[in-house]
Amino acid sequence: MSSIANLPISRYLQYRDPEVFRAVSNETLRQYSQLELIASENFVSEAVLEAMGSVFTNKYAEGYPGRRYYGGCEFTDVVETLAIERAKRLFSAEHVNVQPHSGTQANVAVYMTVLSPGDTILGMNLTHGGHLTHGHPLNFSGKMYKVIAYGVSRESETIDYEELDRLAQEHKPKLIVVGASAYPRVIDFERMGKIAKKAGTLMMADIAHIAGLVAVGEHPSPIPHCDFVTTTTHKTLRGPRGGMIMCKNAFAKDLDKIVFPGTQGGPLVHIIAAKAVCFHEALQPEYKSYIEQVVKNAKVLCGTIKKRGYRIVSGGTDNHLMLVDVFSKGITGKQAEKALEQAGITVNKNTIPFDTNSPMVTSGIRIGTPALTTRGMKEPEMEMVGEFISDILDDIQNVDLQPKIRSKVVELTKRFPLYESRLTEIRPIIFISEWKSFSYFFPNVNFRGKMTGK
Ligand code: DSN
Repeated sequence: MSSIANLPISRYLQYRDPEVFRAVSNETLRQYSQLELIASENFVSEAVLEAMGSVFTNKYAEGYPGRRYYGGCEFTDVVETLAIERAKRLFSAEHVNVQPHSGTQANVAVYMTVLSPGDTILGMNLTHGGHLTHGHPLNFSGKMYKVIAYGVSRESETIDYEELDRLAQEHKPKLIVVGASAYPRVIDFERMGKIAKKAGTLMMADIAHIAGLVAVGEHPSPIPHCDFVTTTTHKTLRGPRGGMIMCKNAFAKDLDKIVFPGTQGGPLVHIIAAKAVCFHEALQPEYKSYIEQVVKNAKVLCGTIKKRGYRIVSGGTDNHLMLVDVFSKGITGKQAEKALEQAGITVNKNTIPFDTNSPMVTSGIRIGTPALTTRGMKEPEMEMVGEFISDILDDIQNVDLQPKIRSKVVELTKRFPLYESRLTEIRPIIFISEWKSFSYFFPNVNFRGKMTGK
């Protein structure tokens, strides 16, 4: 270690494991040079990255602050307590558990707190915008519990609250699971809460996608209407990859016991530290402005694509994402995703309500604005991006067009730098095998020898 002690931190990886370093470098450049429109992705701050890469990764800390099964947890207690207190403040939650490793782990913990195998849950259909863990037959939730699915109405493509009410009355589930992964409209948590109360059932909202919007009041909060609220911390919240649960105090003890020791062992302390940083950032006024811009950007992007003749599921968006029905123009989601990728535009194929294509093919694509908004892009850029997307889709077989749009995409990304200092560090280290795929980004660099300079 001593011979490389004075190198910038990232260089340790370069010398210890060049293969992994190379993949990290290439990923940094990929993120920089493409338009990231996957609705569930975002770019964390350097501070969040630093906390994730901190020495807290070395620590075992089973238990909770002040009640641990290991010694040496005094600083772990500091970061976990900070994360809990900040999350409580951010969401006005009664009780918070920041230990779930993921959104799925968070949902598992809530189910195990209040359900027994074979109990009935009412969850949103995956192809209508729900999530695997809300009762999909291939998921543990669909195997362990009896699942009744609700969805959107065929006409409006918005949640059919009347059907939800009817199903709740008919099946008297033990838990109603609300929240979605691909739903572009406001969710009426208040109405759902009343439906749950009337049916005498518990309610959990999974706000993984809209957590950032809820935190700043850009989407109504489910907290007053729910027994449990789960989320991930890496989507609109813009924190580390992980999960979190909020609940009423009445469930706090049981829930904590199910998270640990019920379903998890040692918490990921470095991730909890990064969650604390993320919540601190989300409590700042700049974060509120960021989320407001995310929503404005989604409206403009959606409007631009719509103006170019593409059918938007439900006719528009109220949040950070939209679903484009590309099959209405004879294109599958799979083809659209692939063609856009060739132009450096990253989206994901997505089923749309009442889809006639399989989940591996799909009739739609899902597009979201959180990541590009983090880069600083605003309405004019969203119009440009909407035109790029429409140009590609209009002429999907035109393989000459894709590199032309790719160059325009690169020019746009250069105006909104991302992880600039990291890019500066890796700039001289573009490797032979990747050179071809990244040469568009450094058009003036001459390639000589194993590595190339600026
Ligand atoms: N995979 C996430 C998403 O893309 O929405 C959901 O877990």
